[in-house]
Amino acid sequence: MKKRVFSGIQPTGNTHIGNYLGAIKQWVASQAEYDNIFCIVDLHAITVLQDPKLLKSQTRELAGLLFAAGIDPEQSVLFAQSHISAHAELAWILNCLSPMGWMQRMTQFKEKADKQKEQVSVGLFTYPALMAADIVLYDTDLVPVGEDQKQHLEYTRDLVQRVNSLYGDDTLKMPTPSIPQVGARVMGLDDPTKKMSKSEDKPNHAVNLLDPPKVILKKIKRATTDSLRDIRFDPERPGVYNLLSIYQGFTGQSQAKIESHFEGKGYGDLKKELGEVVVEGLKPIQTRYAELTADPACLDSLLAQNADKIRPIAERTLKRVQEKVGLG
Ligand code: ATP
Ligand code: LTN
Repeated sequence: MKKRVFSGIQPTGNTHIGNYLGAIKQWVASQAEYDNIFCIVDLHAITVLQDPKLLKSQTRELAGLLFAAGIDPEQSVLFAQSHISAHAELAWILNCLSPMGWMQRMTQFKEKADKQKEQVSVGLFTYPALMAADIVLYDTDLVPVGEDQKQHLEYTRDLVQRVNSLYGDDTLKMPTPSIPQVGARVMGLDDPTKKMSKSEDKPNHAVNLLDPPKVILKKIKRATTDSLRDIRFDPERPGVYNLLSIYQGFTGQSQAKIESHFEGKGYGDLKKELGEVVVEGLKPIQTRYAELTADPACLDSLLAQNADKIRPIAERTLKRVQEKVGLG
């Protein structure tokens, strides 16, 4: 029996190279080894206000992009979260079993709430319970995510332990996070002290997977560095460190090899070569994306069929939990 992998991605804004190196690339690379379920988390997306028409089209486009990036429908199931109502139903139960204090510790909520002030929704606050529901519904073993999701996974594990101690060890399966060695935390090109993020709209912040080559080269050329010269993986110099890490993520070369390659060269050379590596790395994805999205109805029906395929797994887990809790 293969281990079950589950992960999610939000259909909001532009998918960027941080999402690619931190999550999507590892989903694709380990597909053959596992039994994979990948979820476009549209219920998570509405924790901030979304344009209804855009949300639907972005869900479809993200499906196209994930297939273009190499998600293989023969090896992995890709579906939209809102197509399976068990996610919302289990999330409610998990909300009720989550101590308030655990949620109040979540740094992602605190950061996003700071930006949105009093407009911030209750849904954004309880977001981690929905994420925990996503994971446990499929008896997941492994959750491949970027570094920013580590705290949400620790919460999920604490919650599984709490639920199992209340209702019995066979209630929920304990998941394990899988965070890549390289690319787990790609930083903003304009500000290498902040993580590259979909919800940041500054023009030179992120390289998006569908950016044309010219735009990619320009954004990388404008990336923030420092006033020093030598090109080394030095975490104390976040701008250069970030560019080198992106280079490593796309080429798969060791740090030593990359440092010796750039010995004696300047930041101009680093940016030019990195730009070329990223353009080349994204080219096949962009070509396939254009082919796949030519027929939007086909993507919609594939998502619907996939949800039909795995709904019974989610419903079985929900029923198990409902019975333990005394519902239904
Ligand atoms: P936002 O910043 O608006 O919350 P996001 O860019 O984090 O959005 P998600 O859809 O929430 O996008 O994330 C999808 C996956 O990409 C997650 O596994 C997440 O950990 C990973 N990821 C997101 N940003 C980065 C980043 N800067 N570096 C590495 N991985 C990332
Ligand atoms: N919260 C995650 C997306 C997400 C997810 C999940 C990831 C929702 N449900 C389940 C892994 C497993 C994010 O914002 N990146």
